[in-house]
Amino acid sequence: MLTHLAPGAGEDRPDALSVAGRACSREQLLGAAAAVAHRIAGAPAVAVHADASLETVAAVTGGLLAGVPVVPLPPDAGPAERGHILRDSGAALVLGGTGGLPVDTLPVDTLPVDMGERGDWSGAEPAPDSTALILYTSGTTGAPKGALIPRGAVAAGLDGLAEAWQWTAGDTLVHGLPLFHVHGLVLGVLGALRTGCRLVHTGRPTPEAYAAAGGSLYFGVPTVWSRVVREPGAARELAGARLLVSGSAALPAPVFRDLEALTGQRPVERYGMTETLITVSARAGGERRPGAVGTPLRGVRTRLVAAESGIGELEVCGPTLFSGYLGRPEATAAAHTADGWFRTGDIAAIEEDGTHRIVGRASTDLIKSGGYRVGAGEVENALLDHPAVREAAVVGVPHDDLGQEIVAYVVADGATEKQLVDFVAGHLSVHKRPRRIRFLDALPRNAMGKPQKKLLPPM
Ligand code: MCA
Ligand code: AMP
Repeated sequence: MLTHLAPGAGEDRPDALSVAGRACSREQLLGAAAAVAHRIAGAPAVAVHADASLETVAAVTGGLLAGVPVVPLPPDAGPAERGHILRDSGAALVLGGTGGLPVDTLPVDTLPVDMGERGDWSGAEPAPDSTALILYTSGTTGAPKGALIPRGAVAAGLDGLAEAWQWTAGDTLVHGLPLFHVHGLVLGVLGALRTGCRLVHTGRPTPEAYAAAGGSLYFGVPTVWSRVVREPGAARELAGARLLVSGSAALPAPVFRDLEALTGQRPVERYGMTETLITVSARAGGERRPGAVGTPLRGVRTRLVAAESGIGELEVCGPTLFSGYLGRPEATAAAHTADGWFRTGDIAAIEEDGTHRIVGRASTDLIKSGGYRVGAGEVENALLDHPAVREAAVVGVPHDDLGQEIVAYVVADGATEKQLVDFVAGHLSVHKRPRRIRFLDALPRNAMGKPQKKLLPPM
């Protein structure tokens, strides 16, 4: 699957991969990953403490070599989120660090990753339908579900993007996205290992770091691009890049236009989901318009259901789809139609020339904040775990920087806003925290007693 990682697959260099200021060659990565593969071979699944480090890249690569499903753990996941992911996935151990948690609070053993090791791996390539990654992703209610991502889906998705973006071993890919989601890990790491391009991961996705990296291909979520255009000096440094790519949430049209004005190039927008990988994209050699995410990648088919005035829920099928939610056959069935298409929950329009536009989501209980998908129900449950909280309703409100900001309406006895924000940040993970909390005497409810989010007062 990682074709360009094999010895002799292409030019190597001491800084073939650079993550948060540390670099290694492909040969070094392969050596460290092979050592990991030997230790974990045969395990049902392994978790990876997915901080922005070379060790995370080696751990994930080791899992892929050994054919052991890899479960990336957000490095700041608090005990509730971490415990859920480890128990639900059945991961036998955690590779890498512990995120500062005492080892004995983890339900499984840990295994350090050493970039100095030089293992040798000659195991056969596992079957395309075997699981490469188990990615935990939020739904509208309850705890995150583990999406099973087959090896073949990763390979097909990356090859489709390589074709769409004319992405080759000659590129230098730059990004600073988290390594526990599709964008940063699948596209941003495995994409570099499959195409053979150089990777510079900037640690954090700051405008200054992007400007200094000298890449040809840049990935960012819209929040990153909106921060880039607010630093015109940094933005201008990107003028020499070949392609600026935006995804994970809608890129606001003013940011698109500012990027064009400052860099001389129109960003390429692409659309996808954890469950489907990237399915639709503008092309390197094609038209790029604000608000448009392009056309389906090779092998992907799309359709709109219940379309009124050309707008409806987007369904997709093709070789990049996940194989189901781990241990949740009902949720897997509910996410698919009888004829096997995946219901994205996104509302889209398809223009006459096939160009797709994403115009909204069917459910307001899935929030996109800074490109992170956060389920309102998960945050509400975390708030309700606080002893002072009696009722909680969480919504996403429009926000210039984050796209949507997570805010909570709470009925509580005595807790402060800061206490509740810190409670969620500590129990789940930092990006799932409400940024603002409004205290109410009671939530608005209908005659059946169900909370009515539409009737909540403005923040
Ligand atoms: C703030 N901090 C706190 C608290 N408040 N820490 C603990 N408790 C608190 N109450 C700290 C944080 O730890 C962090 O510290 C710092 O404040 C800033 O955190 P935050 O405000 O959350 O960060 P931000 O500046 O708002 O982040 C913006 C971002 C981030 C960098 C754009 O949202 C991001 O990385 N987004 C990418 C999401 C992504 O990759 N999504 C892809 C999903 P410190 O700075 O020290 O760490 S995959 C997908 O969607 C599909 C497949 C697709 O299409 O791609
Ligand atoms: P996630 O599961 O974190 O992978 O989030 C997937 C969701 O991100 C999709 O269902 C969309 O709502 C949203 N998304 C991804 N890319 C785009 C885009 N280019 N424009 C609008 N929304 C997007």
